Order: sequence, then C-alpha cells, then structure tokens
Amino acid sequence: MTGKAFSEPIYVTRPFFPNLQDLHESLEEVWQNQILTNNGPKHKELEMALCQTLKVPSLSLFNNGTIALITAFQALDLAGEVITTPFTFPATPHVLTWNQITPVFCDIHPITMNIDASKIESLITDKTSAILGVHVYGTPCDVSEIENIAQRHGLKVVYDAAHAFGVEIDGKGIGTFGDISMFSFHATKLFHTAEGGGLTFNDRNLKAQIDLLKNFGIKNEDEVILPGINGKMNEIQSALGLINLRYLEEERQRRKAIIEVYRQELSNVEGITLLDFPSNVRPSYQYFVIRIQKDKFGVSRDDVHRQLKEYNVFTRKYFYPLCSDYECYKKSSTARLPDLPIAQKVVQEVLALPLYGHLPLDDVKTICDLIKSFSSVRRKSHRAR
Ligand code: T4K
Repeated sequence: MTGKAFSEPIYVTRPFFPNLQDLHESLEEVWQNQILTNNGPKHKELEMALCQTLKVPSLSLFNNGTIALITAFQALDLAGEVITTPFTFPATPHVLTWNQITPVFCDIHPITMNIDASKIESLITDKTSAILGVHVYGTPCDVSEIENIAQRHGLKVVYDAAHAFGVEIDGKGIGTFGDISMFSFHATKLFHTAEGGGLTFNDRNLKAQIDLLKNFGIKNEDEVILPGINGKMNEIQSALGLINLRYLEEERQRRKAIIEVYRQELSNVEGITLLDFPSNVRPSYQYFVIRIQKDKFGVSRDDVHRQLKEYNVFTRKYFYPLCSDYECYKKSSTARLPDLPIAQKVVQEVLALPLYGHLPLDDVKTICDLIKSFSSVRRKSHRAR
C-alpha cells in the first residue's frame, strides 16, 4: 500500500440530510394535524409535487419501492412468466416471485447494460404476460422497441425505475413509459423519504385501484373489495420528502460536478470504460459506475474494489452477483450461463464509485489517483520509460 488512507470511511453513497430545523417545523404541522398516516395532507402534497417533478400524470406513494413494485403486478393482474434482466438489485426478480410469477432472464445490452430488446422476442411463450425492464443506473431502457414488442404480442410493460429519478427522454418523464413505473425513495437515492417508493402511470383509472391495493383493499367501512397489502407511506416520510424536494436541484448540481471530475480523471485510462448518456436523456446522477477490463487495465475489478478498501474507500459491485446466479433462480431454464454471455461479462467489470453531494472534489480526485495507481499496465509503461 502506497500513500495514506482516508481518515474517515468513504462509502458508495451517503443519504442527503436536510436542515433539521426545516424538518422540525414540518413535523410541528404533523403534530398539529394529528394525522400520522393513511393519506394525510403531507402525503397528498408530496404526491402532487412529485407528479410535477417527475412530469407524470399520476403517482401513488408507497412505504418502499419493493412493495410498490409488488403492487404494480397485482394492479395489472399479471401472472405466468415475465421477461426481465438478470443484472439488477434482488428486489426486481423477487417481486415477480412474490406474485407467483416466473422470472424469465433475458441477456443485457453490452453498452447500456439494460435488458437487450433484440433478445426479448425469442423468450416469449404463451405464458408470458409482461416485460419488466430496469433502467439500470438511470440509463433508460430501449423504451420504443420494448413498446413495439409489447404491442405486437399483447404484453404489459412495467419499468423498475428505482435509479431513474428525474430522468427524461426528449423532455418526457421516464415514468410515462410503459404501463407502470416504480421509483425508489430509499435513503441511498438522489431523492429520498428514508424508506419509500412510488408508482407512476398514464392511465389515471389505475390510481383508484393501486390506492385500494396499498390500503388492504378497503373501499369503505363496510366493504373490502381486493386482497390488498399495507403499502402506505406515512406523514413523517412524506414531510421529509417534501423538504428534500427543496434541495433536489442543489444535490443534482453537486453530483454533476463530482461526475465531471470522475470523467475528467478516468476517461482516458486504458482498461476503464465510462457509461455515456445519450444527448437526449436528462441524467439521474444516481450512480457513477465504471467498467474495468482486466486484460487492458492489468488488475481486475475485484482487485480495485479490495485495494480501495485498504484506503478506506468502500465502492460497490452493483449488481454482482447476477440474479440468475442466486440459489433461488439458478435452476431456471433461462438462468443458463451460455444464454447470458453479456450479463456474465459485465457483472465482472462494474464498480460503483462514491457519489453523493457533499463528497469533496479533492477526495474524488484522490480516489481517481488511487485507481490509476493500481493499474499494473501503467506501472509497467512507467518503468519502461
Ligand atoms: N429495484 C432496484 C433496481 C433497486 O436498486 C432497488 C433498491 C429496488 C428495486 C428496491 O427499492 P427499495 O425497496 O429499496 O425502495 C441499497 C438500497 O437499500 C436499495 O434501496 C437500493 N436499490 C440498492 C441499490 O442500494 P445496499 O444493501 O447496497 O445499501 P446499504 O445499506 O449497504 O447502503 C450503501 C451505503 O450507503 C452504505 O455502505 C453506507 C451508506 N448509507 C446507507 C444508509 C441506508 C448511509 O450512510 N446511511 C444510510 O442510512 O442497498
């Protein structure tokens, strides 16, 4: 180990903490209202504010993104098989399993790392009811091709947009694509409510159905009309969300500046690939992920991940291992290694670097210097000079 480790650990992310006084004032209103949950005033206000921010016609808040996504499949009454990506957080396929739906794993695109639309059709069977795309790291899926496939085969489209808060394609909110999209408002997200999530949809008629499903299916005092669940966001979470929204643009700009330093420092390093956003896409600034090609960089992604820890820098191998390699899915006929060659390759290369608004730019530069210093290829060429 050369050089000094950071005195404090640097994590892949840190939650945004707003001014505590602002939260205190907002909680005073909650205390005055005497309403803590069940579609209270803060909840209603946050739903309206998020519709504007996300540029969506309709939104329903939830206590977390996973329960929201489970509910989306209930609302659309889906069953059988759903085609999805193996390169995602465990919640994505687990949500299908919780709905008694079989996840069918489709390989990913070599550049975007999202579900490869050109490979979806070969996986459609008479049991397929939907496609579940994930906008991994906030990069949009090939939404137009997925829409075409869905129309041709009469399938629903659901998007896991957990990483895609504020993403737009040609000025259109990402949550307007497909039948339903799910956003996560977990503490580690760009916008958060500590724990929380939301479903967005164009069909306003879905709102009543989804709101019923997240409240036990209770229609009124005398009628329970659906087998619902408790998916409600409470007033304290909603109050935190409303305050965090005030700081959203500031947090985005800080993350943008950090990403610029990363890009400047790492874009010309042999063996490191950065993920580019198309020019018509407004980015999420949720994660900053690099890909490390061992044959060109000299050391593997795992080595970089391990060596950074020695310097007190805790990066993450999001999303290693592939979902198709989990014990609960690996026996599935679509989890076979030869059918998922790109996902198998990508999952060995990705590394999410620290990204959060109050990460000092000097620290970002130091992290980049450390990464570059690990490259045995560089060291060899230095010695040769
Ligand atoms: N779909 C996708 C594609 C997702 O990525 C996710 C969640 C979901 C669905 C489900 O949405 P939710 O049901 O969660 O709303 C984190 C988050 O827990 C998870 O929400 C997120 N994706 C995933 C990508 O990341 P972990 O296990 O990696 O987080 P954790 O707790 O290790 O936190 C990472 C680092 O952040 C820690 O090392 C330290 C720091 N941290 C974290 C928390 C929670 C803090 O400093 N303070 C904190 O309070 O999953």
